[in-house]
Amino acid sequence: MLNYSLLYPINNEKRNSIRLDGMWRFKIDFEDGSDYSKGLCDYDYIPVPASFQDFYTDKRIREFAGNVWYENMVFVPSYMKGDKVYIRFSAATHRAKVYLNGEEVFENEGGFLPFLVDITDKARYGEENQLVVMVNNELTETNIPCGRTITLKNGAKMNKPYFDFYNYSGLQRSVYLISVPKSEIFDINLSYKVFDKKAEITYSIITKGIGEINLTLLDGDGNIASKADCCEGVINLDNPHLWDVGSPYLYKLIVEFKDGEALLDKYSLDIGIREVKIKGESILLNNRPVYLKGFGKHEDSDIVGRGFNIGVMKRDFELMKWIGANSFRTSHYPYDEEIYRMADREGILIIDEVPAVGLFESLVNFLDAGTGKGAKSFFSKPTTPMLLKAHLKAVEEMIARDKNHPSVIAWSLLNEPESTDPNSVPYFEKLFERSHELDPQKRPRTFAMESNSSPSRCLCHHLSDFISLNRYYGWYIMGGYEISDAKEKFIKEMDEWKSLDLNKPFVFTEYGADTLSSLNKLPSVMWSNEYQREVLEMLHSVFDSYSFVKGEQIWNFADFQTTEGLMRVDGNKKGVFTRQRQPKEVAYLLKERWENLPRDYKG
Ligand code: CKX
Repeated sequence: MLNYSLLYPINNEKRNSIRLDGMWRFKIDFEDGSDYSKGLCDYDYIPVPASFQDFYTDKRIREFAGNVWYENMVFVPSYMKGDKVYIRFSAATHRAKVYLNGEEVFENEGGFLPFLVDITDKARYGEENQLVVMVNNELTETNIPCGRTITLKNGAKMNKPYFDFYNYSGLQRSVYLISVPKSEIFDINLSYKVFDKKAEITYSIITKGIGEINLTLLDGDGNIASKADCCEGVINLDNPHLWDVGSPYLYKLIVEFKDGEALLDKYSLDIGIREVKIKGESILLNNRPVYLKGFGKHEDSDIVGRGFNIGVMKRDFELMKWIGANSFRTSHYPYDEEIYRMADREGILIIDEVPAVGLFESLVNFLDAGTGKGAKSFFSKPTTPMLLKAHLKAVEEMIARDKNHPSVIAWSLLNEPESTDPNSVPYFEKLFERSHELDPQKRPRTFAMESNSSPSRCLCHHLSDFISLNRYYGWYIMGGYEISDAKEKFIKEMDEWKSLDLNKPFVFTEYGADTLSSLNKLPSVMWSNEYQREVLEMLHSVFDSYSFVKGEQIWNFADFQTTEGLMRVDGNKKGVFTRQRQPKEVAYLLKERWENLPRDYKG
């Protein structure tokens, strides 16, 4: 159980939230082991939120593995006195130690989810407080995402990710100073059942302190749709306006925590009434089948790296709507909270992925995994129990943070793990059970499977509510002129899945081909725009011939940065859009296809 609330920070008559974003003091610890907890010296200034890597011209900074230090002066207003006061970090990648006025106040492991530092008794009210944060970006096998850190002969440390995206790090999301009442609305759990012309909202409000709960549900025009005065119960709504894909109707739930007439706390939340279920081979949204069309994405853009960029977010949603997409997976980590709020408003569906990538030891993971080589008993290592602990923590935090977003329709608990190792089974079982326990809506769970996780070798697919396949026929497997054999091999695999008769939907959570937007060639060669088109046409024709395929999320929405290497020309180029968010030629093919596929394609 988390000892702080992950409700999104808001301002109202009882709550304050002040964003601390801006230019922070910044220092890289090249000495490895320096202590700047009492204040930085010889510092630079750097923007927060942002990854620190791409601002500088010095390669030692971009490739730096170790501790980086941030400092900011935070004025804690006197009006916060008497409340609980926290510094809320929306993410610090991959671990952090926080110091207030020279004293260590918190330590966190995990780089993609928020944590709150309680400074109630430590803050100097009505004064500036010195906030220092040490962020460490070293990859290990005991935390997710997995990798290792080596030391070069010249003494410099270097990260070796077991995954294919750049190890951007730092304070990549907003930092807030927040205050909430001591008698607090701590959590809100909601689940929905949708019937013909009726909906049932089951709620439970978790509070700290003694008082009564009043709930008011407002419709989109601000009219009262329902009221309740209990901390748990069921609201029945006649003729509800449902939240749906492309039709994102939001109600506002206002929760008041009261002691008689006195208001102790208040929280309001935009909610969407919708029900997600898997039934046989169908994904049902409000009892109607939905076929997923969209992308695996990354938080990745020029200059700020993985730093949250509100402009890039807006552009990405515009492009997703333009191309006719209805969904994306937050590969390979939970994204900034603003992105889920935007998806709620746009009616886009999200498969929310925990940062569990690289659970397959390989430094050229895309080659070893893509071609079926490389498995080495990942889950049989002495470090596995520690890894599981970190993984379960991330699952708990992700579900606590994201469970009330109507856009979130499923949890992806791992990406491309070594699910052929017998020791993966108990590991996966714990993740699947825990996520079900934590989610009031019992959303479908899945994990994205690479080629080693074949119908005959994967030991864990029975745990998934729907099967997610990452497949690269025509790229890692038989690319170029061999594409016709790739197609046959793909069909053979699909026939094997079919013969298992799993009675579950399948979603392609990755497929695609690297493409240089500048390269046209007739006849095609791999990396050309023409070849990207050929691969997609081949793969789509196979998807279309299996009734249980209920979704396609191409890899990737946009070109993105990776570690440098023989296989990557300044990053992964499988984007449908360039890193600057302009369409490659294949975008028009997808637009044509997705605009014409009905919502309930194949039922
Ligand atoms: N899937 C065979 C995970 C992604 C990579 C993608 C790729 C791989 C393929 C694994 O993070 O970027 O290599 O393009």
